[in-house]
Amino acid sequence: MLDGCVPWPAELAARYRQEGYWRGEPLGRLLGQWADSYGEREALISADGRRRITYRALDGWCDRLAAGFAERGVGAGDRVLVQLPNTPEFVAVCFALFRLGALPVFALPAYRSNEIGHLLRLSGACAYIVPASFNGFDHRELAVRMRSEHPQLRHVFLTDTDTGTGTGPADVSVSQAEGVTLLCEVDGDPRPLPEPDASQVAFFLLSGGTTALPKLIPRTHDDYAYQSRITARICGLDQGSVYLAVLPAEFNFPFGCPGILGTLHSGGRVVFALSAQPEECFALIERERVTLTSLIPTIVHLWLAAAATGHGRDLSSLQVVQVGSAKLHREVAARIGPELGVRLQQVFGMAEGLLTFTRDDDAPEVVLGTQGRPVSPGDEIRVVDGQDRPVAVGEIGELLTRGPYTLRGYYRAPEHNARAFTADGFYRSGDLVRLTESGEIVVEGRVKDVVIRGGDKVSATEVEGHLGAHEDVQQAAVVAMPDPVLGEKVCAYIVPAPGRSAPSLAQLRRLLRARGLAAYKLPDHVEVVDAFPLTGLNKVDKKALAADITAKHTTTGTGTGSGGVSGRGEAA
Ligand code: OOB
Repeated sequence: MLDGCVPWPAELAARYRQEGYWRGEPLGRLLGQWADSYGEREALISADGRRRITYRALDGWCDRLAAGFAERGVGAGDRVLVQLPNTPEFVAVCFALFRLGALPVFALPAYRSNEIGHLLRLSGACAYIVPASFNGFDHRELAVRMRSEHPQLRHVFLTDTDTGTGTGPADVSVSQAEGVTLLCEVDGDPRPLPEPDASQVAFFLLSGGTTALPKLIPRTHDDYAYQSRITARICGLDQGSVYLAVLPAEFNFPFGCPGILGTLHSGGRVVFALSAQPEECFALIERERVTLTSLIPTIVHLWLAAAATGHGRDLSSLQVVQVGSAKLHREVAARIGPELGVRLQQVFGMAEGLLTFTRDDDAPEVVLGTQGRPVSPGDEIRVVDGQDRPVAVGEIGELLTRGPYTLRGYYRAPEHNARAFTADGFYRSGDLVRLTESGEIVVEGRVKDVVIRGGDKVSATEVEGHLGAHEDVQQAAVVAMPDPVLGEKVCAYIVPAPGRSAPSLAQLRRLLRARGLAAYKLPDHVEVVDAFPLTGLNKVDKKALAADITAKHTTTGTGTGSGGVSGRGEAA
């Protein structure tokens, strides 16, 4: 395996092959097979409906893109940072890179200089593929700046402004600047390329913020092909399936659970949405007769609210809505079926691997009240106490897992890996769960220091580090505070520097924005205190802080009531 990655032990790898999980087929080859099977059927449809790309055309496009990248010196083993909106280009770029054996590193569209700079350093990427601008943000300016700061970044490839389609001229003055190329000009005559080994890394996903900055998760051709195939089978996808990609395509959930890859494997159609707003998505569902989509609970709230007010769209084609990435409360779960006229499928997952789904034929109790069972018979799970001892069924403990599509180590992170995995290779998820008698997982909390804001994972340590850089801040502690729509919001507790008054929420947000943090990480609320409560081991007692802000929000709903810590609250 690629240097800096941790392979599966040979015996387990042999078992995964023998049991048919790993088939030795690289992802680029699979696209060729799909083109042979589904040829002139539509594979990808842009949000505006104007571009409808068949399997055959996608296959040919990827060959030409791969050749064009190769002409520019992008080759096997090179890392390429991909930060594209939900457009056909995203899929074409991925498969072109898979065919070259170059390795996409997926960056979320919300990432800014702080995250992008970190990913460039960690991955050593030689190319960066972005829209000129998207959602009002000038990615082109950031990309050009990154190129001047990171000498290994030789190429910037730009797609079109805002639509990300790559068909238009973008801004020619920048496209002529050294090292910046329009993606639509990457077009070479197809050439034979050596096929990558399917047991090798195909691309990198990002970890959900257990460490200050995201870690890279190597996913192999074999493991990801299996994941998208098995999840497509569980969801019963076929040529009649139409998947609406609402969440950013770089995220594991829409990319391959079964999402985009599982739909293409099945010969269905993938329709891209450029926003999660119900007006746009409902129109797409009606126009394209969408059958399946995957959402986070926050978007479910938006869709339920829109459905309640009468939207005039025909959503009758939509059969299943998968919901995952953050806890779905039972009351909300119970509204999805009746109010959207669909079947709910709960999904618990992680970019690291393990996926659990509720199934079509599960009792309502299971679908509404659990996060389902593992998708593969090869998935091994353990629920353990603080000493790694298994707890009894029904008891809460930390979820550990290993299996045919779960990583064995983060990229270039030996020290972190030593903590994040057990000696026998189980990944410590940081999630607190319990198992039901019939083997479903119920998520009960977490031991990792992460705020799950909507579906976005915010590392408390990362935000604390940046807050601490303010001259008026002596100490900062970030905890989750409950929110009816986002589930959790980011709450920063601040101890001001001696003799100084604490900065306001607006000042802190400005500071973090200036430091290049993605917007979803900025504190939503600040509490100012004279000192932090401490645990018996003299560490900041974050549980007490979280309980304090939760009590304030539950008792007053405004965040200004009194709690266990003497606070000087500032409303967001
Ligand atoms: C998905 O992936 P990540 O890597 O962004 O985040 C993983 C973490 C999990 O460890 C857990 O803490 C949380 O997100 N999570 C859930 C959940 N699904 C994920 N917490 C409660 N209930 C759920 N249903 O979030 C992800 C990847 C693939 C499919 C779905 C979600």
